[in-house]
Amino acid sequence: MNYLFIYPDFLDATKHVKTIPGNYNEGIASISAVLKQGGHSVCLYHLTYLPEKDEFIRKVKEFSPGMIGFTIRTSVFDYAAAMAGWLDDELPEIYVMAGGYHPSLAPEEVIATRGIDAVCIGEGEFACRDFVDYYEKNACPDKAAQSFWVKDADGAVFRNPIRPFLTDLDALPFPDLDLFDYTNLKSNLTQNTAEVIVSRGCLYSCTYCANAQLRKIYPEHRAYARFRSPENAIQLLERVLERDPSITAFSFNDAILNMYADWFYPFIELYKQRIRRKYTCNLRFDHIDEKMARTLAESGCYLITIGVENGNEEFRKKYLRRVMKNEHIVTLSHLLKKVGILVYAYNIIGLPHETLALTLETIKLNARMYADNVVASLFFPYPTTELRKISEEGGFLDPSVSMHDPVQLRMKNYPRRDILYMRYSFMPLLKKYRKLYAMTDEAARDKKIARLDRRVLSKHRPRGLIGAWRKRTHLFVVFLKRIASKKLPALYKKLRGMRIKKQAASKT
Ligand code: B12
Ligand code: SF4
Repeated sequence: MNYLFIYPDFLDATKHVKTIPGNYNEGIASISAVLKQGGHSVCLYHLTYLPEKDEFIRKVKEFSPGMIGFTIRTSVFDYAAAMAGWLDDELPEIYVMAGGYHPSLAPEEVIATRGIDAVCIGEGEFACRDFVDYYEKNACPDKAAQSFWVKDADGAVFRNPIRPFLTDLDALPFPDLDLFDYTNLKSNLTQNTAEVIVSRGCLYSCTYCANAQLRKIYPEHRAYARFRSPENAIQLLERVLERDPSITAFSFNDAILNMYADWFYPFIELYKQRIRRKYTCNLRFDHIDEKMARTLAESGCYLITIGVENGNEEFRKKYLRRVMKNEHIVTLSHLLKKVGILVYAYNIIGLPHETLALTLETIKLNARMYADNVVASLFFPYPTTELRKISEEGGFLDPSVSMHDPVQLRMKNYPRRDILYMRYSFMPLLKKYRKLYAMTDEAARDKKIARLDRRVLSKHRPRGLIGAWRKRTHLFVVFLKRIASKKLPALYKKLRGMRIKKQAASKT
């Protein structure tokens, strides 16, 4: 069977920009490895922008697939649905299935889509291989396809049981390293970085994240957060290096690399001995102490991405289910700075029940952390998440709001205009507060901070106007960066590398 993956890998804001490189996708690479092991051939249509129908159909024909599998995240669902419709118009003989986060969380919606014949719920490696084998030998497996909902010719849907998740990740072959064009991935913009993932799932249940619901797909889900054994994970990294010795760094996409300390410490010992490359990973503040920070730095960790999300402890605990003290976050951020690790902090704006004053607290907490980079995303209520439920219960979800509107909630106490103002003022305000927090004269500092707070929160501030202006400036800078990365890739890579080095040097 020649199996074609279609991977819509663009953001709404950049769907027409043809010059942005794509992301590695572990799910696709992993299923591909299993399909290839089963004797099938696999190809990938990596969509980094939204194509026109003619171009799309022409490209699909070039791959001449026997079966197609879409991988779908919620925010690209309606584009993927349009593509499935195009396939139904032009190539109705090809069997089309869909998997990934959105099909797993909202299977009813996906199976009802014209052109989609089956939906995979949860992990897909062996489920997909069995489906393809069966289809090749017999016909559509209908009732025999574990983890699949299958639609027959009359539109009736068979909802098959979910296959238990794989408890031993070492039983998985290594992901297919030939499927993606590594040289053309976003991770390669700064340095030769390979994206890898050595685990599945997460221990926590933050209310905005799909993880908690994905876990519930499985009736028995206690051991859902799993890692490859340290030895097996190291062998995977060695395989990546063997294939491309020019790789200078790894980017671990795992939800929390040190989720289990008794896995992490043995792993990192092997990493220091056999891999000896810089790396970046995702962490949580409540998984870091002095020993961990030093171990990370000594083993080559040069940058961590970490969720702050909101600056108010009570709000974080009540609505996001993240129990962490602000003082702890600030102290650890400074500790990481001391040991030479860059901190990239992630935040969300426009959460249900949030207010302008609460976002200001988020900015101020980030300012006190002196993070090296700060990302402020606008909230999106992903299907089945608890925070979506909270949004519904609060009456904040207006059905007339398009899923492509950057501001999803309609809240009386925090209007759309103010949310956008805070989104685009996040960086300018952060810089101002940072300067103030650096003042040594405490009395003068507190006075100036209080004055700035009053200015930001003032009813008379023309937030609509300032927000619109800052958005323009922001988009212009993004545009310039994009042009630079395309037209002068070597220079862009060098400048980005220099920036990271400079940030790292400023810490010591
Ligand atoms: C690594 C990661 C990233 C990486 C890599 C992205 C990628 N496409 O893999 C980066 C940093 C680039 C990223 C960016 C974003 N991400 Co992200 N990311 C993750 C993370 C932490 C792990 C994903 C992963 O690799 N899992 C492991 C693999 C093996 O699992 P998998 O992908 O689910 O694949 C399995 C099944 O789904 C299934 N399957 C998948 N595809 C298919 C296809 C077929 C045909 C079949 C049969 C089965 C199948 O089988 C696979 C193997 O078992 C998850 C959170 C988490 N803890 O899971 C969020 C997550 C996927 N990201 C999310 C989001 C929202 C984003 C962004 C949109 C954020 C933003 N606003 O910029 C961007 C989108 C970028 C993009 N173009 O895709 C959401 C998606 C929610 C949703 N409902 O769609 C998640 C779930 C986090 C959350 N907020 O809840 N992300
Ligand atoms: S810690 Fe990260 S991956 Fe885990 S549930 Fe929270 S947001 Fe999701």
